[in-house]
Amino acid sequence: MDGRQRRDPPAPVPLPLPGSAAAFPPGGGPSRPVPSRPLRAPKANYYGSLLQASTVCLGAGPTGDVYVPFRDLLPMVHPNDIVFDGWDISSLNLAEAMRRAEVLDWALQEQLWPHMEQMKPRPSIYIPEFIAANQEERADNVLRGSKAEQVEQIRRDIRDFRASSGVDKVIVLWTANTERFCDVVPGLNDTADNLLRAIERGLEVSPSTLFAVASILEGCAYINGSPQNTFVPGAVELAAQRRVFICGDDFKSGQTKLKSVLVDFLVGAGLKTRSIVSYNHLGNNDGKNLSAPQQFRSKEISKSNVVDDTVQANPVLYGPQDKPDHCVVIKYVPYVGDSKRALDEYTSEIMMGGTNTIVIHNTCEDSLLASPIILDLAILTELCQRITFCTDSDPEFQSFHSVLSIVAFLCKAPLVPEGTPVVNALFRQRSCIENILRACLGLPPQNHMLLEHKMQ
Ligand code: NAI
Ligand code: DG6
Repeated sequence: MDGRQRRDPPAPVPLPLPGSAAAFPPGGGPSRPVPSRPLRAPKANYYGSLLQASTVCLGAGPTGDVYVPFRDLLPMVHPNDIVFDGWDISSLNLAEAMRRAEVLDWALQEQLWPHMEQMKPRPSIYIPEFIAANQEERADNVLRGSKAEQVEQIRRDIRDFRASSGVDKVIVLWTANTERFCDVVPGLNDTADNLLRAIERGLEVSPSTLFAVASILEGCAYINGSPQNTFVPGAVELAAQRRVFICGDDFKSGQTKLKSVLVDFLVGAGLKTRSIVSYNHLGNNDGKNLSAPQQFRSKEISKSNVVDDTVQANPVLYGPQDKPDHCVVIKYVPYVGDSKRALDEYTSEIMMGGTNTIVIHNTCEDSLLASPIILDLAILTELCQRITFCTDSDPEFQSFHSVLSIVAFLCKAPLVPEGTPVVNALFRQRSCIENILRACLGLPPQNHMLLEHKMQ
């Protein structure tokens, strides 16, 4: 990221009329119907970004509540100023990758093409057994050599990018395919030394963990946007030793975000939720990779734990071993492409033997929900690198713990420092960020009492 002048988003241009030749890529129309969208020129925006598109109430002024954009609370990097680089096991340049992904309307792709065409991913670490076998056909841009040599290459890439781009800071974020979980094995990956030794010896270490090690050794914060256990204990220890932030896991974008609101609402309202059934079908490459059992299992784990803390917090409704039945299903349906459909059923017990069933059908472009979350994660992590704080019990100023849990709002399975509570409820997670940022301004935490409006 650098401190260059903000660039304005590209000016909107009118979309071609449907059916006109320009609406479709050369060589024929899209392989499936693109979702119908309003026929008007959209303006570039950052909808879905907590920092760019939501507001915070500073308090009550003479004319009522005063709201400011989250991004204006403290000096933060603007997303337009981020310089991107990256790796992919697929060699397509970003324009070709954009066409293959079939997420953006063709008219928008045409505008973006010249900007994306020049960007080519660097060769990456590919260990076939960690992702689905169906990904092999796209793996034509891979590093060779031992694991240790490949980590060295990633470190060189980071240094090269830092030098050639002139950015102030580098943050590395994993948004590659979901990997299978790795076993945590004493002597292999349980300590930082053992993990580094395992890499030297070429033992089992996942690509995402190799990237984490390379980033940490380069002093770069590392964010895991996928569900697998990239942060084996040895990686967590290495980050602590080097005082580098790590955070994750798995972007919380749609169904899980809603679940972390709904279950909080249901259980918080005193309704005993007994079953949660979540179906998903999608047809993008993420869905294709998740159609393999081990990769699905990683996602199933991260999608399933999201209600645990809310349930445990209510012993009036739930006994110690008691929790709702929770079933997560993901199916690959190529035709729907990136337009993911999530169908949820929540069944709760209500008073006098009654039952309350809520059914939700959620359709959206999966990638367009995830993209602003990626930006928020990077920007919030960078901001946290500039914050130090102290408490009454420990008056010496210090940085956040290297396991950066403040970003939990953006993650399905928040990584927290060992022994500290995991919070999944969305609005508690939001309050955490908001109140820490308020504290940086010397403002008290938002407590929503509004006592000033409750007096005679
Ligand atoms: P995708 O399959 O479209 O993109 C993943 C990219 O990673 C592909 O281009 C693939 O070639 C590349 N890749 C695979 N292994 C690699 C490696 N070792 N090094 C470098 N590149 C590698 O998937 P998508 O939809 O972009 O999702 C990415 C990750 O984010 C997945 O783990 C997904 O589960 C997770 N995620 C996505 C969300 C969303 O899109 N709404 C939400 C939550 C999580
Ligand atoms: C199937 O759910 C595919 C997944 O990769 C999701 O699209 C992604 O993890 C988003 O999940 P959620 O639960 O936040 O909508």
